Amino acid sequence: MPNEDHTQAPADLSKLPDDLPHSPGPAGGWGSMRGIASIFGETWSSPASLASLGKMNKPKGVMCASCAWPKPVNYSAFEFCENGAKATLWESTSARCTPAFWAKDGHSVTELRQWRDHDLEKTGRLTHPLRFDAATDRYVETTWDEAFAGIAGALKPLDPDSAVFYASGHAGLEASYLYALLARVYGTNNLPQSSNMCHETTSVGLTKVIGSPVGTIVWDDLAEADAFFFFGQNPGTNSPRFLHPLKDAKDRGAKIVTFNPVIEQGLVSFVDPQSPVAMLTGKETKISDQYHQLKAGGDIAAMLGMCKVVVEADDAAKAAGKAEVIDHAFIAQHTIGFDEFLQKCRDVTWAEIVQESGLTEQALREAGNVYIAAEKVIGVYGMGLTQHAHGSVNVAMLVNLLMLRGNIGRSGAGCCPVRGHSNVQGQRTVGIAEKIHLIPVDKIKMLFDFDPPAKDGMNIVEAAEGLFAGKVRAFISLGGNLLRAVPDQERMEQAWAAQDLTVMVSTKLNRSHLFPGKLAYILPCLGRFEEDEQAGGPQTITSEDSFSMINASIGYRTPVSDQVMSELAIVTGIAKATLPPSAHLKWDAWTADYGLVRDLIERTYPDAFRDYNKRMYQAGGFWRGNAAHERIWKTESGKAVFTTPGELTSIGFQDAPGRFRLITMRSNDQFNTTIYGYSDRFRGIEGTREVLLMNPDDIAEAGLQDGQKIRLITDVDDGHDRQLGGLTLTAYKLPRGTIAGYYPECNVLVPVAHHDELSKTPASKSVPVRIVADTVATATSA
Ligand SMILES: Nc1nc2c(c(=O)[nH]1)N[C@H]1C(S)=C(S)[C@@H](COP(=O)(O)OP(=O)(O)OC[C@H]3O[C@@H](n4cnc5c(=O)[nH]c(N)nc54)[C@H](O)[C@@H]3O)O[C@H]1N2
Ligand SMILES: Nc1nc2c(c(=O)[nH]1)N[C@H]1C(S)=C(S)[C@@H](COP(=O)(O)OP(=O)(O)OC[C@H]3O[C@@H](n4cnc5c(=O)[nH]c(N)nc54)[C@H](O)[C@@H]3O)O[C@H]1N2
Ligand SMILES: [Mo]
Repeated sequence: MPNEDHTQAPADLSKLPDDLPHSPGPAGGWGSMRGIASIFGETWSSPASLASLGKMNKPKGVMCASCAWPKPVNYSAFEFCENGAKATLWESTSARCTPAFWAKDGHSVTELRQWRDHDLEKTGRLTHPLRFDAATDRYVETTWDEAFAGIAGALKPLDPDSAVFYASGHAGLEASYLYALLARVYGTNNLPQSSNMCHETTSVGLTKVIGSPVGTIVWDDLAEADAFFFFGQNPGTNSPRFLHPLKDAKDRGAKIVTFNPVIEQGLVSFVDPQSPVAMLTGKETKISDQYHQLKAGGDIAAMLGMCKVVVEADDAAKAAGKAEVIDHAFIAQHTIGFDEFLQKCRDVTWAEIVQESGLTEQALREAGNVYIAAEKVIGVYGMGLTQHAHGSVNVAMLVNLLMLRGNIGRSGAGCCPVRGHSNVQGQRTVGIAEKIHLIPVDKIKMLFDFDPPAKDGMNIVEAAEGLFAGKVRAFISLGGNLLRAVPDQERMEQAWAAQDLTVMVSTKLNRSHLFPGKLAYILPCLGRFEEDEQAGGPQTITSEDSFSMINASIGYRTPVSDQVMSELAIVTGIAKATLPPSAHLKWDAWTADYGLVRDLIERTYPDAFRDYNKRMYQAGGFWRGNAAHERIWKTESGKAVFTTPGELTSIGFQDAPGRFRLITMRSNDQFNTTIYGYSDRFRGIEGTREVLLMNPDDIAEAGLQDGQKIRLITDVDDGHDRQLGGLTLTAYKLPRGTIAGYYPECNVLVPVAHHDELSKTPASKSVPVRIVADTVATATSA
């Protein structure tokens, strides 16, 4: 039974991968080369697109359009990874989705709803602005002037707070700054972003405890840390360039300890695909020294267990007259809440810790001892901490652990949330934020002579609720595929199509286009690699990475068609058509010269963006600074905060017989809702994404069989039926009670109300579900 105590000894990495039901090779290596080759073959990218790879992530080059992992100052010849290469080739495909796709080939919106995400995007790059024609159920070619006028016509009569301006973290800082300005002059702070489903837990949770919405480390810290602790972040798939500094760390004797319910190959071993010797000899670097397969949602208990070990060691050292283990001087000078937390560490029993984490006391003692032995520690985390009902407690617990030994705000130590989209963090920095307290209102007022709306706007969860209630009437999306990325997908699709206006600024066709509002546009934009030629000449854009470094990016390829526009030009086109003219809103001049927009950003945020136009070409980017890195805590109390956890699990629901914790996960062959293919090489799952991974003993106990078709049913009693059938049950090395399936397919199962209590980030890493045999699927497939 899933809620029974099935503790997990650390995985024996010497036996991996043979110990896995599915046996992948090491991360990197020839497999990653083959992964790249398969995309190259399939999307018919031109040889020129291969040349693009050599320009990636270098000064005066193009910043990868995939993840937000930083770019090193001392870059190598090929500063890209398997997934950056995939993203690049996917963008620079020679396939085109032109108006003929609708007019000649005759595809209808209704028909396309049956298509898979992979097949929709595989139609190629969007080339022309399109408007939905309800009479024929198709998108038809339109002109930019008509589109801007149509959008303005629909927006003007609306109450501004019934329009939502969503951004996914693709667009550069310049376009993003103007997008936020457009929304505010129009009259709303409804500026939700993809990070609302992602690292919002960091933005809100980390700010609460250390006064910084972002991680505290910089590149050089990676080379100094003695130990890395990984909680729910999967670098092999999601930030593969991270594997290089990790390999260097291992080579110099640093320790890596991982907490993850799933054995992720990138955290087990790595062959550097950029090292000819390693490639020829197949020489692997072992990454994790310890791998702890805790229960989904077991991190609070696991970290508290480690803290308990630290406290015990400190008590023992004191009794023996030895040097202290806890950094009491740091704690006294810099923190509040320590006494209560200390008491919790003493009071909590090992039985509770073991029960809630699913790990043995011995395992946690071993992890704690590595932590104590290390002078400098970096705590790395991702969606495995943020996407939980008590995700912000997870983040606060990691900060507790780090602060016990002063591992924050000094070199080689700190917390390292690994961000998603290439500019997701930067968009927040320059004003895409629904909360008004995050905005320098006076500066904006002074620069543009208007009163920004005072009321907080909606985040994604609130926007979804607004859609269900019929209050949201218009949705503009600067990038992304919100309908596929968001929880409660089926409910969302119905509510979405009832709107007066939907506008998608996109590079490729996706599911969000297939539920058009009464008036609906698809506006095709330039990709990151394309030349952005404006009246003032070729333009540069900038983005901010996970370490708060700002980098310039210059596209150089010929655009996919002469009909696509830059994201910035689309934003100013909508703004000019919709907003009353003002001498302070120089949309045309800003479009002609993005440098002027950077000047505005610098004037709005003078400390962070000093000498912006000059410094943006610096190798590795320029750092916009971080007070917490200097041990300045911009919290309410002016101190960093120890948080005493209430519940020891982050799942936010009760265990019950037959109720499982569903993790929705990413494969190595996708970037969010963009599905490159069906090879999850690192997990040994090939040819399909319609699987459910489950512990063999759980399968037996549930009376099911490996390989049979099953159906998942969300186990929440709120009047909504959420089911997903047709999944092949697959025996896998997972902790008891924790099961896993792929995102976005499993999104139909996530209730929109199931989210982190503080930040409202959907709790996609622990969804309560039941499993039944899928008689429907079995009948049809028989
Ligand atoms: N190739 C590729 N790269 C990407 C993306 C992509 O889809 N594909 N997406 C980008 C985006 S937007 C983001 S936000 C990042 C996401 O990158 P990550 O933060 O790595 O996100 P996930 O892969 O969703 O989950 C991370 C890990 O959390 C583990 N996990 C699940 N539940 C728990 C738990 O309760 N506790 C612990 N400790 N671990 C848990 C999972 O097994 C998984 O290994 O990657 C970015 N980069
Ligand atoms: N169940 C579950 N749900 C999740 C998650 C999870 O782990 N589990 N993860 C969440 C996370 S971390 C995130 S960030 C969200 C992602 O949510 P989104 O950011 O909304 O989705 P993406 O899949 O990144 O968007 C892909 C689309 O972006 C467009 N695009 C690509 N490049 C560009 C560009 O350069 N410019 C523009 N304008 N458009 C472009 C293409 O049309 C493509 O179809 O999903 C969240 N949802
Ligand atoms: Mo994300």
